[in-house]
Amino acid sequence: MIDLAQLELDLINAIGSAETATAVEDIRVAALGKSGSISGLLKGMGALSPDERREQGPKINGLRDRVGSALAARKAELEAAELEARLQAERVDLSLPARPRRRGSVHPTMQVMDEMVAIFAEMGFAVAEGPDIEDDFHNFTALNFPPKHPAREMHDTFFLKPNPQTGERKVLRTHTSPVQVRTMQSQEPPIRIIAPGRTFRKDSDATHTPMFHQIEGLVIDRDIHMGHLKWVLETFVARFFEIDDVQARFRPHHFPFTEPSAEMDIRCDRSGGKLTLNTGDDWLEILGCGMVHPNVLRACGLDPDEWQGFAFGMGVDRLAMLKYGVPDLRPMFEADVRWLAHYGFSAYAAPNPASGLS
Ligand code: 2NM
Repeated sequence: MIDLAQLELDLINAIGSAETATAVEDIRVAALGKSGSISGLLKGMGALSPDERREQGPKINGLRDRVGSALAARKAELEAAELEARLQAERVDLSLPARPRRRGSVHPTMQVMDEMVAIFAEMGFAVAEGPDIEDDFHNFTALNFPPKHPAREMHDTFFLKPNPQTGERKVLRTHTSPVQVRTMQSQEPPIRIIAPGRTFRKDSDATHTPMFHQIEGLVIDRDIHMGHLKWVLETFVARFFEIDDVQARFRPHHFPFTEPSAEMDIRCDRSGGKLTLNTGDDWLEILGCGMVHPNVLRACGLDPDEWQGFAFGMGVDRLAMLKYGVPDLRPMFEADVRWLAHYGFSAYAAPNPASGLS
């Protein structure tokens, strides 16, 4: 006769030390399944005498019930533990920010571009834009470039493949002046615009990159003269560099599109390897300017006897380096986030005349 007490003890111990729901299920099959040990005992009852059956029946049924309960309890316990482990492992903290804070920043070139736009906007200039890919007329001819001017040659200008039908070669604009040309063609004077944007020249060394940024300006009205030009540019420089009494000089120069033409310098001091503005006996070139050439006015459909104007242009990247102490031109165009973390500006501190320009 099988020892029921020993069988129960073995089963209860096995159930207690089962570590997974699958292990509990294996024990259930081994004890209560079709050919399980307890099922076998129940089946064997038929071969017993009525007296034995009356004695053994309740014992075996009791064993089956207690083992069944122990199995169910252990299974529930293990399932609860497994659920708890999953909840811990798959936990998501919904209060975490979706992205790390303070990643992107505003490039010094764009910061300075925005500062310049804010200063000229305050003086009543509107922002004008045009295409990066230009035709020869808007980039050169209308601007009074003689047909054989060296700036038209391959070494300065990026030419696109000629159009197979017309033979026309488009160019990547070498300055933003074509925007001024387009504005004069399409708007009635008075005109007061600045044209910020990308420009392209086949030039690459320590102080030149093939793509750079310019802001040019144009004023067209009646009786405009160089006094207006001088006031606008000195006021701009004073605001931009935050100096009260600008020490500037206008040095004669040559551009095809202006007559007379000049470059504007600010007094500076370069002693001791350090650049200080508005003091010393050295000069720092800031921008080019002049009175719009009558040929340019005519090419744009304006009568030079009725309308005059001045124009100016400056390199934004170079002035950004100057203002914010960027020593080296190359990293300005390398898009290295570590460099940007150092020289970049917060997108929340956009320049405007009310909160300050820099
Ligand atoms: C400069 C310097 C001087 C200029 C002239 C014109 C236009 F279209 F009116 F003729 N736009 N920009 C100009 C004049 C640009 O950049 C150094």
